[in-house]
Amino acid sequence: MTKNQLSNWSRRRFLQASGGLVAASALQFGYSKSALAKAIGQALPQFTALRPAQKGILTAAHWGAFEAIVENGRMIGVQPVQDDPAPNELIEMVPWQVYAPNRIKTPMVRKSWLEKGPGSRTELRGSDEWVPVSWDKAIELVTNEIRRLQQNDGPGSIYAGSYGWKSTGMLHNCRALLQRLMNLAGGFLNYSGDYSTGAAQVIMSHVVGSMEVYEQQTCWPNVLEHSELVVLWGCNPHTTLKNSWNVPDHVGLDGFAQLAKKGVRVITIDPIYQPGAKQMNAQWIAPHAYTDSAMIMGIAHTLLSEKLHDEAFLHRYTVGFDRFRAVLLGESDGVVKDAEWASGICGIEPEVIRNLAREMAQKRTMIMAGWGIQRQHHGEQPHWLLVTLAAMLGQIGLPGGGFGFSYHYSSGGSPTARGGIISGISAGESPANAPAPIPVARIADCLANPGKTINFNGRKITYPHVKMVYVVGGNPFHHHQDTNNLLQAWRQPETIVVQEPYWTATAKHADIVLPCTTSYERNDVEMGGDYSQLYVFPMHQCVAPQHDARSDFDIFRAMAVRLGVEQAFTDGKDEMQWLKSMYDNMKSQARTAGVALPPFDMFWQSNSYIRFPIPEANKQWVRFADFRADPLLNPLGTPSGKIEIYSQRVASMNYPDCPGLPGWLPPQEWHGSEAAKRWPLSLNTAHPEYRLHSQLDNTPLREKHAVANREEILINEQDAARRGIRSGDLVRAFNDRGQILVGAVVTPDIRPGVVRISEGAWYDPADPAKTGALCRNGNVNCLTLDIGSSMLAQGNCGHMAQLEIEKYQGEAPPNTAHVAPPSAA
Ligand SMILES: Nc1nc2c(c(=O)[nH]1)N[C@H]1C(S)=C(S)[C@@H](COP(=O)(O)OP(=O)(O)OC[C@H]3O[C@@H](n4cnc5c(=O)[nH]c(N)nc54)[C@H](O)[C@@H]3O)O[C@H]1N2
Ligand SMILES: Nc1nc2c(c(=O)[nH]1)N[C@H]1C(S)=C(S)[C@@H](COP(=O)(O)OP(=O)(O)OC[C@H]3O[C@@H](n4cnc5c(=O)[nH]c(N)nc54)[C@H](O)[C@@H]3O)O[C@H]1N2
Ligand SMILES: [Mo]
Repeated sequence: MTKNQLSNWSRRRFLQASGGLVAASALQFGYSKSALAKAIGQALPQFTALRPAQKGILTAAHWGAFEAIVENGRMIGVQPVQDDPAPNELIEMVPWQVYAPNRIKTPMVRKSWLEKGPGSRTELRGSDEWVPVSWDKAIELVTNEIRRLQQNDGPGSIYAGSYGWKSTGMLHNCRALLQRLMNLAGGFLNYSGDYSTGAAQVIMSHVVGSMEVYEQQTCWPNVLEHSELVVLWGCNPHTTLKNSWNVPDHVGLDGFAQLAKKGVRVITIDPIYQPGAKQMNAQWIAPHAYTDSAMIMGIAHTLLSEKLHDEAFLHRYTVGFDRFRAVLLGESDGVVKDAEWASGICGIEPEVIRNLAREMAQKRTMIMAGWGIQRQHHGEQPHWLLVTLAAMLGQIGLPGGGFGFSYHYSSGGSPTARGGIISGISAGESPANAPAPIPVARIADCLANPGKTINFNGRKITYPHVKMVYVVGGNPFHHHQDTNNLLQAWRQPETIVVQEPYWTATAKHADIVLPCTTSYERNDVEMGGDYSQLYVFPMHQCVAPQHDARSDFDIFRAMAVRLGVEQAFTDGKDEMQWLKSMYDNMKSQARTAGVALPPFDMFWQSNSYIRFPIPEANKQWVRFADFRADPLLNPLGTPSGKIEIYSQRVASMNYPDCPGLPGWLPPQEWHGSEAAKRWPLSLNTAHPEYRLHSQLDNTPLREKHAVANREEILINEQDAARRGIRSGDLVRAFNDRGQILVGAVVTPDIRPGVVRISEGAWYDPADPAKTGALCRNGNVNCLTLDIGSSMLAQGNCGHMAQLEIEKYQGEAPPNTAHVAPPSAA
C-alpha cells in the first residue's frame, strides 16, 4: 500500500464496532494466567497466519516491527520480529525516543501571543519566552482560534495540510485526525503532491498514465531470475529501504543482497559511490550533479545512431518518438545530442556513455531510478527521459527488463500477498467552500503572498490568506527549502500550533505547542509491507504516556468536544473500539480471500502479528506485462493509451520550463551556471542512513554519523585539499541564502565539485531572532532554493544548490538543536 493509495483507503467507511469490548492493553499483560489465555492457547494453532511474539510486547515503527522489552513499566530494549530478513539499528533507538530529554512535557504558549493575542510580535517566534498552561486552557485557546477564523475569514485562512512522516499507526494518524477535525469545524486549506516525488508523480501521469513512482514493481524473484544488468540511477536502496511509509517488510534489502550474491552486474550512476553500491561491486559512474538529462540523451543518441533501438516497440507502444529522434539529431536547433555533447555537460567520457548504451541494449536491463534526480529544477525531465530510454531498449513489460521507479522505496517489488488490508481513520469530506489545495512545496510562497496566482499542471491556483497554521507529524523547519525564506514567511500567520513529541525547531517556532505521545504510548494497528501487504502488526501500548503528553486522538477529541462535533469525530468509538472495527473490516476481506483470522480480542490478547500467504503467480509479476501483451485491451491511462514520449497535453500548457518533449533544460543553479562562479560546489542532500529525515536526530545513533558534533559533509579529497580542510574539521558551508556548520569527512567516494550534506539535521540558529544566522547543527535546507521544479509539477528542488565551504575559524559554538528552549526546560 503506497502513500497515496493509503489516503484513498482511509476514506473508506468502516463497520460499526460492536459494544462490550474489553479494552485490554499490553500494559496489563495478565493473560498468561487467565482463562482467555488458555482458550487462546488452544485455538491459536488453527490460525496459520498468526505469528506469536517471542518475549516482548509487539509494536512497530517506520524502521521495522519489533518486540519491546519492558521491565517495571520501563522500556529497556527491543528485539526485531523473527520474520524480518534485514532488521536495522534504527529500532534500537526506540527507548531513547520514549525517554528523550527534549520531549515536550506540558502544553506551552509563547508569551507575547498569550498576553497580547494572535499575531503579536511574530518576529519573536523562535526566541520568545514560553509559558506553561493546563490542557484545558490550551484546548480552549486553540478552539477559540479555529472558531474565530472560521467565522471571520473562512476555511482558506487555516492551513492544516500538515505534510509529514509522523509515526506508523492507522488510528493515531495525526494528519488524518487533524483534517477530520478541521473538516467538521468548517474546512481548511490542504496541499497536493508530496516532497518525495513532487515532479515525477505529475509528469509520469502524462507519460505512462499513472503516478508510477508508487506502483508495484516487477517482483524480486523475477528480477533475480532474468535481469542481467541492473542500473541504479540516482538510487541508493541500501539506505532508503531501511524505512517505509507503513511498517517495512525489508524484502527489497533481501533482494539486493541476493542480486549481489548471484553476481548480477550492477552499475551505479550517482555523484556519490554509496557504500551499498560499493558492497555490491557496482561499477561507479559519477556525473556532475543535476546533469542526468543530458547524459540520458547521449545514451539515447548512441542507441539511435548505432541502430540498437527497438523500432517495433516504439511503433507499437509509444507516441512521439519521431519528434524525439529529430531533437537527438539536432534537426530543430542544429545541436546533435550525441555522447560528445552529453559529455560536455555531464562530465562523463563519451566512450563510457556509448559503452553504457551498448551494454544496456545487449543485456536484459532493469533501470532502477531513485527520486533525488527529480527533486531538482526541471526535475520532470530525468524520469521522462528514462522511460524514453527504456522504450528505445524495448524491454518494458518483459521479465527482468524495463524500468522501475520504486525499488528503493518501501520495498517496491516485494510480491503482493493474499489477505486483507487495514483502512485507516478517514479525514472525512471537505466542505464545498474549502479552497483548492496548493502544491505542497509552495507553502512558504503561499504564506508570504496571499492572493498570488501560480500555474500548476494546466490550472491556475490562487493562494488564500492563511492566518493559522496547524502542524502535526511533520517538521517544516527541516523539510522545506530555503529555511531563511521560510522563517520570514512563517511570521505572516497570526497563530501557529505545533503538536509534537519533541522540541523540534518547528515546535520552537510555534505560538502554541501541544505535547503528544509517541506511538509506543498508545494502541494502534498498521500494515507491514507497503507493496506486499504481507503483514498486519498490532502496535501495543508499551509504556504509559510520558509527562503530560496525550495521544493525537485524545487531543483532537477534546477539541471536538469544545467545537460541538464530538460524536461525528469519534463515531462514538474509543481507541480500542476503533481498532476492533478496523480489524473486523480487514478480517472479512481476509475471509473472502480464504484466510481465517481469530476474533479481535483473541488477536489482541495473543500478542501475535499476521503474515498473509503469497500466491506463487504474484512472485513472477511483471510490471507492464499486460500492456505489452495487448496494448489495445490494456491501454495506459494516457490520452493515447500508449507511452507518451511526446505529450500533446503537456505541450498544450505552453510552459517554457516543461515543453511537450523531454530534454536537457539547464537548471537555475549548476556547475555551468552564473551562480557557479561564486559558488563552485554543487550540493547533494541525500536521505540520511541513520535517520528518517529529522526523526532520530535526537538519539545516540547520531554518534555514528555526526562529525565534530555537527551534521557531516562529504567532500572530495581535491576540494578539501584546496581549502585546507581535513576529516574531522568544523566547516562552514554557505551561499547567498544561508550558512551552516558541518563536520568534514574527506573521501574519494564523491565526485570532485560535489559535496553531500544529508537532509534532516535539526535547525539551530546561533541567533534565533535574525534571518540568515549560522545554523550550528547543519540543517542543509538553509542553503537550498525554494522554487518549483516547473510550472507543470511545482515539485520541490531540495536536491540542488551551488555553495562554497571553508574551514571554520574560531571557537566552536554550542549546538542546542536537541535541547528544549531555556524557558521550557
Ligand atoms: N533538501 C532536502 N529537503 C528535503 C528532502 C531532500 O531530499 N532534500 N526530502 C524531502 C522528503 S522526500 C520528505 S518526505 C520530507 C520529510 O519531512 P518530514 O516528514 O517533515 O520529516 P520527519 O523528520 O519525518 O518529521 C516528522 C515529524 O513528526 C513528528 N511525529 C512523529 N510521530 C508523531 C505523532 O504520532 N504525532 C505527532 N503529532 N507528531 C509526530 C516527529 O517527531 C517529527 O518531528 O523532507 C523533504 N525535505
Ligand atoms: N534511511 C532512510 N531511508 C529513507 C528515508 C530517510 O530519510 N532515511 N526517507 C524515505 C523517503 S520519504 C523517501 S522520499 C525516500 C527517498 O529516496 P530518494 O529520493 O531516492 O533518496 P535520495 O537519497 O534523495 O537520493 C537517492 C540517490 O540519488 C543521488 N543523487 C542526488 N542527486 C543526483 C543527481 O543529480 N544525479 C544522480 N545521478 N544522482 C543523484 C543521491 O546521491 C542518492 O544516492 O527514502 C525513504 N527512505
Ligand atoms: Mo519523501
